[in-house]
Amino acid sequence: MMRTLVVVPTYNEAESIRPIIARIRTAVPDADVLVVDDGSPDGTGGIADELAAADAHVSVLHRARKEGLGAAYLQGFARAIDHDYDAVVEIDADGSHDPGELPAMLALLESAPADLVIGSRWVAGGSVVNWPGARRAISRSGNRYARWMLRSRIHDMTAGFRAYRTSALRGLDRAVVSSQGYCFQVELAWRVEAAGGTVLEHPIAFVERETGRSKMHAGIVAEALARITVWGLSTRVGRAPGRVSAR
Ligand SMILES: Nc1nc2c(ncn2[C@@H]2O[C@H](COP(=O)(O)OP(=O)(O)OP(=O)(O)O)[C@@H](O)[C@H]2O)c(=O)[nH]1
Ligand SMILES: [Mg+2]
Repeated sequence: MMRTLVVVPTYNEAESIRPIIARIRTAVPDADVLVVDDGSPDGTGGIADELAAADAHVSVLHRARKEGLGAAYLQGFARAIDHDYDAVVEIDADGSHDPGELPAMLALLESAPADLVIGSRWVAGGSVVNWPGARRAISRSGNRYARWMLRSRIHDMTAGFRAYRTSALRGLDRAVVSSQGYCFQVELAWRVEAAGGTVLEHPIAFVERETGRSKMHAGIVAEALARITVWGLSTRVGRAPGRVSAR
């Protein structure tokens, strides 16, 4: 099996952190888990420390303040690169992503072989559970727009459940990745694909969080649409931002 680091970013996930870590450890017992907590005021970081003290496969990276999902993931990726992991997983802490899909996603990454396997809601077999119609429509049409604008073949570019080959992430540092907000996911998928990497989608059922508060709001959607438009247009006039090599 590929040496795998599962990165779990957390901000105020005190209720979810124990169950999600337990489910990840059961699903992929050989993988290491890194919680990246941005100083959650609800004490998530302290709970993660307890879990790490009891399990050599779990560790925690404490960041001083909330800097967004992208910054947290980039620090997790840097750890994976420094420690020579073959694969890095992105997964939400809130239970929306089922760790039970990870063995299939990692097997696909290794044997296809692929540079990125996306746990996808918008391919045959994929689904969303407990989402209101409006949110479903926003995700669907936003993804259709991104696919068209970026001339991508990916159906779920905003998905946050993924497995990367670590080699595809080299060079993707703060200087290269411009997104602060949630379009971080779109940017990363696009960059791996644009660099010639193989991107595959594995159907998943996304389950809306049951506890904790959603951080989703209109500003996030507006930011993503604006950025996707700028990227798409700059590619059309031949001024795409620096490409990264996939291997
Ligand atoms: N370290 C860190 N983690 C974050 C930050 N913002 C969000 N997260 C985590 O990123 C994951 C995804 O965030 P969510 O709030 O679930 O976002 P979402 O799934 O788009 O929306 P909802 O589930 O509806 O809130 C969760 O594990 C969050 O705890 C942040 O600024 N720093
Ligand atoms: Mg969520």
